Amino acid sequence: MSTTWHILGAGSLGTLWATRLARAGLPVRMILRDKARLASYQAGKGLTLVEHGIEKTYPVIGETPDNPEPIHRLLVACKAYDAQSAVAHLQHRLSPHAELVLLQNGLGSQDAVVAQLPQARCIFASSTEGAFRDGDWRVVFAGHGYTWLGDAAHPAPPLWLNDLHAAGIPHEWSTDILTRLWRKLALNCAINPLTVLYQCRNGELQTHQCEVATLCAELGELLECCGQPDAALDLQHEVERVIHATAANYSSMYQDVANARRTEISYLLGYACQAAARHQLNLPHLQQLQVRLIDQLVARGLPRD
Ligand code: NAD
Ligand code: KPL
Repeated sequence: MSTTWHILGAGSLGTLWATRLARAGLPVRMILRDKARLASYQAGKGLTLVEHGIEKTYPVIGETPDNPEPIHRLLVACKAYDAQSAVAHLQHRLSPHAELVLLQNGLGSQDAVVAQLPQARCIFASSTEGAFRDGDWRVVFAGHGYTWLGDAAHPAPPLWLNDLHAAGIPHEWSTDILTRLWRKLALNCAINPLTVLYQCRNGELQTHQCEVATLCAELGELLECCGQPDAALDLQHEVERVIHATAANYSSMYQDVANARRTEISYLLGYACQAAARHQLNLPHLQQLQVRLIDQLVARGLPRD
């Protein structure tokens, strides 16, 4: 019998994973915030995945954090700013050798969870898949991509990667997951804040090439200083490639701001600026970018962190 996948966070990625695992016949349970959310969920037929315009509903079992069953495998699919407190509510249910998969973007939240659970195996993930909710308990699979998983402390891959294979979740085990997360963080720092400040799609940043290049130079310096030289390789070229390849898209941070949602700034630009300060590295354009972005968030009544 396969180990149950407990999924924490019935948002875009959590639902995307839950429905694909359920589609493959694997045992999945969705952990909802409280009794009210569970009642709302149980009033429907389950979780719906919309892919290529075709929708299918899967009757995934829901539960609240106070369900007594132990958790052996937990997929943490909350936003970075919610991960630590959401996991804390489940701490008493985690078995001694529990494994967690942390899907959060950016850096900082993963270390907070690791520090909170020294016994558990925490696997970090970095995903280029794209999904959004078009209603409660529904997800639209908007962008096919890849998920890299890795464990900097234990390089051996877990056996349950077979489950991902069976579920059709494109993935790869990575022995340099931190490099991947740093690289993605740098890309997000070079692109996302500017799309908020200029209120534009990614492609329009082609008209701000100098500013992007200056940020890439500073981010490269930071990556080198943080012991991540591979993440710095050809960064500007990669950022320009992504801007071109995603020209018609709005960045995730742009979408958060446009929908008046809290951003993950503290785990992206905030984390980068803090790391620079720790290394006494002067990165004036990156620091100025953080100030400008926070001003913009505050002006819109959004949290500054
Ligand atoms: P989301 O906001 O759609 O979903 C998060 C869910 O977690 C929400 O439903 C929220 O209610 C729930 N949650 C928060 N605290 C909880 C708690 N204590 N108990 C139970 N549920 C709780 O977010 P998302 O878009 O799925 O993103 C999750 C992470 O994945 C983010 O770090 C994001 O940057 C990253 N990511 C998302 C995408 C994407 O396409 N959506 C792609 C790549 C990476
Ligand atoms: O990951 C992204 C995002 O929007 O968060 C891209 C498309 C790479 C832009 O930084």
